[in-house]
Amino acid sequence: MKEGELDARQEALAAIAREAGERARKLFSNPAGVKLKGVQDFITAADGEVERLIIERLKARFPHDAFLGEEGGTQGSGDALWIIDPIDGTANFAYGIPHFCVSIGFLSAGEPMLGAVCAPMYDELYLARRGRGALRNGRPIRVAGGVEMGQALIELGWSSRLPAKAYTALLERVLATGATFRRAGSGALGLAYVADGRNHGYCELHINSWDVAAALLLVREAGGWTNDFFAGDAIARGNAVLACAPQLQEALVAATGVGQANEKFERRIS
Ligand code: LIP
Repeated sequence: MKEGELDARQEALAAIAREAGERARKLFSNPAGVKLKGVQDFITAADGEVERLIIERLKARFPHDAFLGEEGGTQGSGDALWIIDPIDGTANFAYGIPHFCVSIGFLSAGEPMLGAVCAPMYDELYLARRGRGALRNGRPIRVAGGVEMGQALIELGWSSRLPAKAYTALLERVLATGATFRRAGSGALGLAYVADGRNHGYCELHINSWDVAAALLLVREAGGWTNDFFAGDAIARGNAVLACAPQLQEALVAATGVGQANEKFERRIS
């Protein structure tokens, strides 16, 4: 993609992420249409409304781009792809917990090029462009330096998509490194917090592409390490994710098994 074409998308993305975040904030005060897609897998009316707003705005500017939204699925085809999670942290949103965000990633020929994560209840907007760094509210962010495992905070995402024993085994292995953990219910925010140093790592043994498409770029542009999440057909099927401050990579790859050379995605969804 030409620089000028990416410039136009970067400019549009910031404005659309802000507008979508504001819409989510307004809908948060009265979450309607809360339904279950599966065990502990929620959808609200806000998910659909915010996703439609984002795609409408992007299509108006870039009608030939393709779109993949958590709720609406795939629209269009080609190398220019927007991957959207309108409300990441839907369970939090449904229960009145303000820890949620809007996540919008842009990939060109399968490579993450732009990302926006907007956490409206915290008035925080994260933006990144490949090769140009990562920002939170316009200020450069970096992953945590000088943190070792014995003082590290690692967020471990969970969903009912994998057996509980996979999560408890992961938890046991990470705690054995001396780190502590948390789970806050939004993978995109958990990764964004790795990028700004408030988490020291994030791992989830299966997560969807719309949860991570924007925030993985934040981590890389903030000096962090991530596994090759988009290997294989992760855009369609999801994958395991591990992201961390670089000094923790070796210990966390060994503890989680994510990012090892012989990594087999199928092993984790068994
Ligand atoms: C959420 C993810 C999170 C995962 C949750 C859920 P949603 O996405 O961001 O990492 O642990 O189970 O999948 O459903 O709120 O968009």
